[in-house]
Amino acid sequence: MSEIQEVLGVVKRRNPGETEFLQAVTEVLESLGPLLARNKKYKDARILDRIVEPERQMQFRVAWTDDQGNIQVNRGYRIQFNSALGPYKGGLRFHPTVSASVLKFLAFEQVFKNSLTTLMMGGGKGGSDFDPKGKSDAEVMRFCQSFMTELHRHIGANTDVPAGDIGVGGREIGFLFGQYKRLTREFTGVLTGKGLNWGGSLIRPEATGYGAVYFAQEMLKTRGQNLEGKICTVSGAGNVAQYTVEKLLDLGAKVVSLSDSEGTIYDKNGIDREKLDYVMDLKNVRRGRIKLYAEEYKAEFLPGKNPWGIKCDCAFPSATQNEISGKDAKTLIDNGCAVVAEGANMPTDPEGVERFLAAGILYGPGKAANAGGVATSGLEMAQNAMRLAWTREEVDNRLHMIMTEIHRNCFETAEEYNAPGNLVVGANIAGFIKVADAMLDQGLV
Ligand code: NDP
Ligand code: 2IT
Repeated sequence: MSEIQEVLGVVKRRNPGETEFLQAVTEVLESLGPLLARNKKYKDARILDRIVEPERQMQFRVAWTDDQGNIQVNRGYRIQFNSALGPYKGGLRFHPTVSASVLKFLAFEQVFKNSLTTLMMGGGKGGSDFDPKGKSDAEVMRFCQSFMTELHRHIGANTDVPAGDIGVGGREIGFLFGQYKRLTREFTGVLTGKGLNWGGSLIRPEATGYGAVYFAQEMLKTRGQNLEGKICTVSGAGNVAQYTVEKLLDLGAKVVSLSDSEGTIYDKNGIDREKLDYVMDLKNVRRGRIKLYAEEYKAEFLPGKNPWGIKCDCAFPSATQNEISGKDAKTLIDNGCAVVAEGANMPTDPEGVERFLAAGILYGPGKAANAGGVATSGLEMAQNAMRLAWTREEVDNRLHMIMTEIHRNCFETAEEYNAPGNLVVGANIAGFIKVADAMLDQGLV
């Protein structure tokens, strides 16, 4: 049996039933073959066995009271996966589907993503099965305070720096930061995605979406094309989806869809700036459902459907994991879709990835295409450390440069390892080399 299959066997045995985690590990390890064949040093130091095991994993009870005075109990987690390149860094997800498996897949992906950003960040992820949907601000605050009362022991500006993810945006980061400060009596850059007047970075809210579009631009450039006039589908309607649409509009593309867990809106006329402002207000202020868009603008609503049946040139999955199945991938390809840039983490299932690669379309995997969010978190940490704030242009230029560099690195690494155009292989090998070499340098820890 090959070394890779042996390690995958151990991962399966040690993490029973953790399908998402196993999926993410399988995808990364199975693309490392050509690298391992050329480098015995990784096998000698058993880097594969070590890199698939989180350095530390916390699970804790989060008890809080709702507005009716009832006691509620949720489960909180923080996975500190790998610190070879810097303090653990990665978001917090609040969603009823959160489990150890989901957070371990996200933390594992984060290790390689953060490595690609060119900045010094290790990988981690955390969250809770708490569902912010339908909760009052006061309930969200009490939950966040209870969650942070345990989490604060495990994090710190030079130890582990959480941020947002699904269900965690500016409101939640504010409540979490307030409680951290109260417990530790320290005002530090322990979280990113902070408010602009108390240590946040300009462009951090925009960064993941903008970054995914910059990455798509870089992929298109290799074929002498750009985004102007391209028909684009976007899934999700949250942070990543909104700023993906904003940047696509800036670059002259036509966006025809958004979605949430209830269904998809299909706007044949295209989502313009005014309609996007409506979505931002609907989702970020009123916290309503995307189907209201269809009523407001006489667009189609496809209940229970994702956007992948809509004909498009480019697709930007920006909702959640495994939202593009093998069948969806086939539909996209058959309809002429030539670009997929993943704003979400692992949105395409393994059969879907295989189909995109076999069809030779421009496919940007999440750990490369959505790295702009965490990269800009790294820029927020840099500004906090200097006690300075850069301008919007400065941060956006750096984000743009980082996305261009990530694409170049993935593209060239794929060529070097005999998989030209395969950015899955490029991202996994390039991300792995930096982490693995740092682990070699730092000894058996
Ligand atoms: P938000 O909470 O702002 O938005 C999430 C959106 O996705 C909502 O429209 C939500 O719909 C939809 N969604 C979530 N879960 C499901 C589900 N199980 N089925 C269908 N729709 C779903 O999160 P973000 O925009 O921040 O995150 C979106 C994706 O991007 C995630 O995969 C995240 O890991 C990834 N990402 C985020 C980064 C960031 O900086 N925020 C950075 C890099 C990646 P509904 O409201 O109905 O639940
Ligand atoms: O998946 C991700 O990269 C994020 N949710 C952002 C993490 C961060 O630390 O900014």
